[in-house]
Amino acid sequence: MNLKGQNFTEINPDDFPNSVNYKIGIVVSEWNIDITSNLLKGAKDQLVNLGVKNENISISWVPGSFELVYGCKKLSNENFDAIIAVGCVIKGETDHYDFICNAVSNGIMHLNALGTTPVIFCVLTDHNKNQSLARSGGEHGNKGTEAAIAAVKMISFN
Ligand code: DLZ
Repeated sequence: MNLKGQNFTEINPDDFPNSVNYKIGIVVSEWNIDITSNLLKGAKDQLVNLGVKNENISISWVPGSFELVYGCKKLSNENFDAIIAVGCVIKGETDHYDFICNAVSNGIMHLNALGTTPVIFCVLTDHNKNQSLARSGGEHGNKGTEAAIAAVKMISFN
C-alpha cells in the first residue's frame, strides 16, 4: 500500500489491505460529547467503509480526554490490532487546556513508543467550539475519518 502524499479524504478503499479481520478499539471522551460523538461516527463509518466488520469495532467511554490514556492502555492489553483515542479539548480561561493537551498527547505518544499496538491520536485541541465543529464533520472534514484511515494503515505497517 503506497498512499504517500495522498490526501486522507481522497482515499480509495481498494488501495487498502483486506481489513475484514481487523479488531479496533475506540476510546471516546464524554467531555464535549456533541463533538466526540461526531468524531466517533466518522471513525466508525470509515472503518466499515474500509472493510472492518461492525462487530469487530469496540467502543469504550471515558469521562474526559485526560482519561483517554488509561483507557487506551487497558485496551492495549487486549486483543486489538489498533486503538483510536477520540477526544476534544477546547481552550478555556485557565491553563487547564495546556495540561490536558500535554498529558493526553504525551501519554498516547508513550503508549506508541513502548507498546506494540498502534494508538491513533484523534483528539481535537481547539481554541473554540467553532474550530471543533469544523473538524468533526464541518468545513475541515472529520478527523475521525482520518483517524480510521491512520489505524488501518498502521496495522499493515512493516
Ligand atoms: C476538566 C476538563 C476541562 C476544563 N476541559 C475539558 C475539555 O475541554 N475536554 C476534555 O476532554 N476534558 C476536559 N476536562 C476533563 C478532563 O479531561 C478530566 O476528565 C478531568 O480533569 C478528570 O480527570
